Amino acid sequence: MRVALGAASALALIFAHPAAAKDVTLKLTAQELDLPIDNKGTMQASWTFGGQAPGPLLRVTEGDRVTIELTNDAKNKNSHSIDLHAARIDVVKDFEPVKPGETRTFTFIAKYPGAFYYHCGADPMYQHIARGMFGVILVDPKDPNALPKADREYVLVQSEIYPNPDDLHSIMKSEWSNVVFNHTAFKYDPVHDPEATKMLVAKPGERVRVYFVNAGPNEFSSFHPIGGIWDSVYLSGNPANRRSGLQSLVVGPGDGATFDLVSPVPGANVIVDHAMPHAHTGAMAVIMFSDDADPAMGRGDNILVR
Ligand SMILES: [Cu+2]
Repeated sequence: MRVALGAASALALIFAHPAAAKDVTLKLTAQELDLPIDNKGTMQASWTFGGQAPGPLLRVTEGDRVTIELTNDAKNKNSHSIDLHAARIDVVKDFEPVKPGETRTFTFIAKYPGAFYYHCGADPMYQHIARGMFGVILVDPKDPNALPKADREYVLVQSEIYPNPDDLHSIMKSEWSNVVFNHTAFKYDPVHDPEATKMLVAKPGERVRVYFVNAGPNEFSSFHPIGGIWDSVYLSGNPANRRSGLQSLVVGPGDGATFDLVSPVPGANVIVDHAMPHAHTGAMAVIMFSDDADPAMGRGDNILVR
């Protein structure tokens, strides 16, 4: 009898806590290296998290206790830091710049679910962002049914490319040459750039969830799917902030949102920043709906398509 009661209590505990909070340690390394900024392979001296822009996709669950360990590679010339919009901490202590060769850790509780921006906050912050130091941290809701199940997920980070990021005034005056998704002009748009080799894909009827962050550093985005309508939009990616049937949502620099798209028909949509100078310098991404869509895309390691 005592055993039976014990089992029942254990079951009750499991169902009361479908996603028990975890301790998660996320390790990042700041690296300074050259990265391509277009499909031709034009290189630019960049500052990055993990040698990539956007940096690694970080993913935790609401309620997790998250420890960030940031190492600044000893080969770097500049101090770097990390500022996560998912965290509530002491900005002076925890977001402090880390010198080359040093490591800093801090811990926070991921209290709010959402699609959050992270970026370097070392001075001048706008230069570090313009050079590529940005990424996304997803905080999944602890209730697995808080959002409808997505069939595919994609991450798009908007940012501006500056021809000479050493010229700080050019960044402050927003003298960018391109506005892009995932640090490359027309990265997923073979329609506007024949040298593009990638697209986002899904099947008609599938729920495609796009986690969008605007890294800026300066420009607002009017985020729209040409040929589609956002079925649901969650401001900041929080399930409590649902909107439905939106054509566009303005996402300012430093903000993010989660967008669900469902196409009833095969064919293409083009996800854009509807501001024309932004779209036509690189902020366009084709999503192709077809019944033979590659099942590996929008899943696993292909959520942030490199
Ligand atoms: Cu930095």
